[in-house]
Amino acid sequence: MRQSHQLPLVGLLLFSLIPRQQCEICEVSKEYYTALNPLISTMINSKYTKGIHAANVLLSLRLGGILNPNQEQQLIQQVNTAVENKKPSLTSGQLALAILALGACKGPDGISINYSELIKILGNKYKAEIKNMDHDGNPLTNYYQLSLDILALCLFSGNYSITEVIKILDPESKNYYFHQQFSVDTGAMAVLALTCVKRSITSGQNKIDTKDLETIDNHMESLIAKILCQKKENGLLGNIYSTGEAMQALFVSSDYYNKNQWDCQKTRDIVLTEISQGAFRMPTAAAQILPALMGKTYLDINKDSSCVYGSDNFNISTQEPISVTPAVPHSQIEVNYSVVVNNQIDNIMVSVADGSVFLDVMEKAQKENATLFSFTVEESSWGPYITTVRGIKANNNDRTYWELLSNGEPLSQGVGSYVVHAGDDLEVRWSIY
Ligand code: CBY
Repeated sequence: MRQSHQLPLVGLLLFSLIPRQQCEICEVSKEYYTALNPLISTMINSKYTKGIHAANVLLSLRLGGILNPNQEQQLIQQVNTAVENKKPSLTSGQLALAILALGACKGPDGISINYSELIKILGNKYKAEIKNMDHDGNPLTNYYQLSLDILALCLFSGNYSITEVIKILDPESKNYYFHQQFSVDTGAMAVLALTCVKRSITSGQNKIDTKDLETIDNHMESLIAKILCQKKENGLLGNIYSTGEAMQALFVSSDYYNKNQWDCQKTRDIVLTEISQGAFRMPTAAAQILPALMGKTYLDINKDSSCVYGSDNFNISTQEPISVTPAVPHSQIEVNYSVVVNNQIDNIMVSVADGSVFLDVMEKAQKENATLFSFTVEESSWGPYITTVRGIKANNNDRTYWELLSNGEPLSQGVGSYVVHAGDDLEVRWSIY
């Protein structure tokens, strides 16, 4: 054969060797890894008061192969101790996330983790979630956590019924919605869980009839359509905090949408812009966006494959960022704060330092009038979460919670992160989601 004839053939061969999926993944290329440094510094320097909240960070850093064995060991210890001490009180999703993080890859020997025992406990917590649905169809926690449970049970050979998974993760379930709005975070996690279940069937680990496989396909197609429906003009999927997990879901399900339905590069680029503007200062936010940017998904978790260490592409400062204390005291700003329960509105004008967050406003209001504005918070992996206001408690069984709004719009950040502006009309409203 003459060389000119061989060339197209070689080209074709090379093309066919490129795995199909790679075309759909648009990770940040290594030359641009410096753009990811803020995320990594945030995660490495994070100090969680509760060890379990470090699970997301550990998972993300291990998937990215970013830590050195020493740093890894410290985080493992933190998560492991939290699991050991807190097993009964952890929610199902917290335990699932801890298992995914501890088993993300095979680390150097040292801490031995008894997966089978943890998986058994997770199986029981998952059952309790489903049992709770008997009454009004509400799980103990939510579908995001149920999907994490299924993912962990699937990846770590736990017990679960495929028929039941199919029934629960039906895209028409109300549990994918908050205030009639499809939750992209939740849908994305469900897609990852269903993909794992589907792969376990097609690889022959699990036997089911083709009808079930078909239903899984239909569920995935519908969930992917709902996620893509939440694609914004600027490329975000849902909002900035759901985009990372939605990207993971789209990476693993390229068979369910057309290439022209999603511009992966556009999504990646808006995320990179947001990183540079400081949108991911919360360690959990950083942890949830990083894997997708490095072309990884939670389906890459594999307790039997060796961990990767200390990528040379990162030059991370483990020094805490020096906070600049202004020489002049902060100027004060005025905001309006109200507590709304049904038709009753109680409001107060409060004055706080410029740069204060929503929580500072609530504290100031409480100080000025404890009868009307008392509240309690719980620490979550996303920072403080409001549990009661004036003694009225949020309750998953009746889908109630304290909703945060500013100028009538629900916030996409919690009380510990949302920085208030002069003249804001801030509100905590007793709501049903
Ligand atoms: N994680 C979970 O169980 C949480 C799952 C999640 C879907 C989560 C968002 C997504 C994620 N990526 O982690 C979720 N939120 C849920 C399920 C809920 C409900 C919690 C109750 C339940 N059924 O378990 C509920 C009540 C509807 C809810 N979130 C409320 C709120 C508001 C909290 C107000 C308060 N009382 O303090 C708030 C602030 C919305 C509002 N305007 O009131 C809120 N959530 C926000 C903003 C968020 C985002 C946080 C972003 C940020 N930077 O802080 C979120 C990422 C998240 C955490 N919620 Co919810 C969604 C988003 O904007 N993309 C598993 C566990 C193991 O960690």
